Amino acid sequence: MASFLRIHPSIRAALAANKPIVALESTIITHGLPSPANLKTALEIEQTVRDQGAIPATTAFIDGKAYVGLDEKQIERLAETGKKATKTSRRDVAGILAAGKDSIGATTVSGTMLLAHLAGIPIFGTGGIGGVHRGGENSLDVSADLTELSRTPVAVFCSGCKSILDIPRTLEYLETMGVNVHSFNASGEFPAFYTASSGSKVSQVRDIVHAAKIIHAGQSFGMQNGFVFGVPIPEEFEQAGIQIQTAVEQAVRESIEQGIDKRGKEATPWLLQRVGELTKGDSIVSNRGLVLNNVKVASQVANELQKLRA
Ligand code: PSU
Ligand code: MN
Repeated sequence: MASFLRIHPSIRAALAANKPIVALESTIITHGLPSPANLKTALEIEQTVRDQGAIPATTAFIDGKAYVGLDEKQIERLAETGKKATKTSRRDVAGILAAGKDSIGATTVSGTMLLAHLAGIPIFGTGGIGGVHRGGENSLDVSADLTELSRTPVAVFCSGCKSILDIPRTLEYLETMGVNVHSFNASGEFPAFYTASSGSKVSQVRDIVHAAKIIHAGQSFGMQNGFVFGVPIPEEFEQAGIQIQTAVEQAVRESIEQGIDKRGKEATPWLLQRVGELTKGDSIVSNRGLVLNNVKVASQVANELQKLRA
């Protein structure tokens, strides 16, 4: 393990001093956002965590090593590599470690949870999780993020999952896998990424202290599953979200017509890119807004969790 795992000195120091840390994924940099918004947003995400008094730990597989915490040069390399990077979920881990020099693996939610847990980081903030794809009852295209959540005790703060997915089936699947899903929404509904509400009710959390108490209780009791905390997109983006929704529907239709829905791990990045094109970048602006808000909330909860653990 030690020969493969590289924990950044800033993260080592934070772990030793019981400081709050927030894990961050890298697929959002390589596959989730286009250049140059990807690099700019990745650095803003890290800065947002620091502004809250927490330490950012972006994860990735670089040159055959698993990194928890990256320096700016490494983040730039991820942003430049873009979609040529290997999108790395749990199943891809051994292969990308074995690939060695000149290989870049960007961690999905699943890959990031795995590395965060290895390093001892219980909090992770991002844009959206994967889920059950539409038509998933036939294709069995269910994101490895969901099974990861059932086996790895890391709390993921996100704006739910995009409506390119089947949100009710995603929630059913998580329930079956023993993963409780929470929402900061006043309505108690799980967010739908670009819009605040999906129509599906989940467990409501009152505030960040409540969220920290839930994570602390689960972990103190030795529960091995993860948590999902839905943070609704800030209100200023709600109106744009309603328009983006039309583009989402069109992108899903096109993906079925073109058979993209049968191309495994390519499906999600293709849909994200197509929605970006169809909305002329509005979806990118919303995506940035929500992810910065999510990591801010994650950092605040990380602070509260450290207090409970002290
Ligand atoms: N949803 C987004 N943006 C993203 C992803 C999902 O709005 O960047 C990425 C995340 O890394 C997530 C992955 O873990 O896509 C899920 O891919 P798949 O559906 O192939 O499991
Ligand atoms: Mn899939």
